Amino acid sequence: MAGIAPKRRIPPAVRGQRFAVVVARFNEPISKKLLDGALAALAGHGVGDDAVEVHWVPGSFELPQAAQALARTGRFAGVVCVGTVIKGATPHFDYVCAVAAQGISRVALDTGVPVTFGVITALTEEQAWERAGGVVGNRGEEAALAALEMAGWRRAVRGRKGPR
Ligand code: INI
Repeated sequence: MAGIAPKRRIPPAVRGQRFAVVVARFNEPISKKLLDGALAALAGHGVGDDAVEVHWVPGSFELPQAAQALARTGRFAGVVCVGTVIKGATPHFDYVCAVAAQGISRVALDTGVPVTFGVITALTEEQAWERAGGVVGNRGEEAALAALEMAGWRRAVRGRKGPR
C-alpha cells in the first residue's frame, strides 16, 4: 500500500509509560529491522530500553495471541506488533496476513490497549526490505509512533471528566 504517513501528535505524557514490542521471527533479518525501527521511535519519545519489553514469537500468525496476553497484563500503555509476510506460490500468505491483521485489531478493541500493526505484507522480498528501513520507510517505526500517539490519546480521553 502506498501513501503518506501522517504527522504524529504524540504528547510528552507518554514518557515514562511502558510499551511492549512483539516480533515475529519468520523472515528474521527483515523483522529485526522493524524491531530496530520500533525501538528507535520509542526511544526518540523518551521511552527507553528499560521501559520496553521485547517478545519474540514464531510467525505473524502468533502475533495476536502474544499481544493479547501482554495487553491483558495491564502493564503496557501500548503493544507494537511487527512481522514480515512475503507472498509465496500458495494462498498461505493470505491466511497469515488476514489472521494477523484481524487478530491484532481485535486485541486492541477487546482490551482497549492500543495494539498497532507493523506487519509488512509484501509480494516480494525486495518490497519487504524497502519497508524495513529502505526507500519506503520502516513499518516498525510507524507502528511504534502510532502506539505512542494512541497511548497519549487514550490517556487524554480517560482523564476527561463527563459532560458539564
Ligand atoms: N509467518 C510470517 O511471519 N511470515 C511469512 O512470510 C510466513 N510464511 O510465508 O509462511 C509465516 N508463516 C508462519 C506462520 O506465521 C505461523 O508461524 C505458522 O503457520 C505456525 O502457526
